[in-house]
Amino acid sequence: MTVPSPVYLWGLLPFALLGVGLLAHKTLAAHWPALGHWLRRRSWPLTLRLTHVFLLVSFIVLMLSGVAIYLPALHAVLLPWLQRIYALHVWLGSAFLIALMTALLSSPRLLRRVRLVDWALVSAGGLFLGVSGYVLWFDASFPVRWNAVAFGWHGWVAYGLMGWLTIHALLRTVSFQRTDHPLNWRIDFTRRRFITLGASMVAASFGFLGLVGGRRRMDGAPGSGDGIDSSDAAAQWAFPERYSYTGAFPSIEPVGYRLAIEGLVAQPATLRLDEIRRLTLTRERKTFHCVTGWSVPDVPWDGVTTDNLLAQARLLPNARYLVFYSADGVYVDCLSLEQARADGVLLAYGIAGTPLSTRGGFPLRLVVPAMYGYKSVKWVNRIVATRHPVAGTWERQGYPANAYLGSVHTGF
Ligand SMILES: Nc1nc2c(c(=O)[nH]1)N[C@H]1C(S)=C(S)[C@@H](COP(=O)(O)O)O[C@H]1N2
Ligand SMILES: [Mo]
Repeated sequence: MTVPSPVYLWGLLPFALLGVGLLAHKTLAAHWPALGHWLRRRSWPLTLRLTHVFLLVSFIVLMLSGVAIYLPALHAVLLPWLQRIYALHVWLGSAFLIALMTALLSSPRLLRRVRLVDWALVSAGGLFLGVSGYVLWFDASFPVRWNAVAFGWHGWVAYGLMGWLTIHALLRTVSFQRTDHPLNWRIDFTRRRFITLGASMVAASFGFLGLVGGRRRMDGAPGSGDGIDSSDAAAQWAFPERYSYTGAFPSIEPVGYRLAIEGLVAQPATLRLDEIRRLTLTRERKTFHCVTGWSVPDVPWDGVTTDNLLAQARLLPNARYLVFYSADGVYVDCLSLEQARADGVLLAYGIAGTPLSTRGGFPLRLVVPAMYGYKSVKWVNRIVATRHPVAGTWERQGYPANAYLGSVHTGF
């Protein structure tokens, strides 16, 4: 049992702000008449007005925090705050769902004042965002393929809803009121209809994730086991993001490439790419997870194990860590010997029989399946055996060095 750390309290921040907003709403509306016009629906009862304001404000905060979590550029800057932002996003997302449910389940008489299109889009989108959000948050409890689909669609549906919000606000600003227009049709449902509809939408969201996730599997699985050599095979393992900390993707000539193995070794070595490729080939099908939330299921890596590689230089007994340097000249990360020898760790030069792409780390990248992607240094050109650990690029910004899956999201 771990006690949740106070970082979760950050999730309460928006509620505090909302409270302040409620207390000050008269003053705010007096200062900004347009805001007052938007928020004040004279015919609406108080509960519905409160829910409406809460959904609106929390959605905007959810968009902002979501972008901060997702966009690598922002992610890097906000790293010291990221866990608080995660906490805020998840708590507020949950509150958003609860508010949505309350609205869904409240008296049909009350809801008759809401535009059908607003209600339908916001409920369907909101419920899907909730379902996909929980699939992302409890990533260990759902199939990885669901996670991969949820990651993409969580974003797209949020952008879609944002788009609708803009249209909705514009319509409201111009007071578009023609009651016979479909955009202005009102809801006329019984409570039972609401509950059935809501439940079907949740079921449909899960069904969608399962279905699309299952299709990915069929697209992604090459015919039969090993005989994989088609040149587009690698393209099927679509990585949603290709990162480079430096912003550049070094394009390395295979002929000139050298891998240096040095430090606490009996016999420092410099290996050419063809020499590395002649070492015993290890193939591992492993799922790749980035800490920002995306995963790529079952990537069929081709490469050499660290032990195989290190045998070329003969490690000294006092070596305890391996430091991996990238040819981009900046990126670096470090593993203990034990971690580097763990199951599935490879210096990979290909996927499914095809060389890595330039953006994917050609000609050689580290793969550490048990840890988040930031340990998997791309364009590796130097491995140094040391006595003491060296802080990796992301570790210097606050991420854990022992980046075991789950440690960042849940290891607060
Ligand atoms: N040299 C280098 N290696 C790197 C990175 C980088 O920016 N530079 N990003 C890391 C991160 S955070 C991830 S998630 C993976 C991403 O691998 P991909 O770009 O092939 O999707 O590479 C890792 N290795
Ligand atoms: Mo990452």
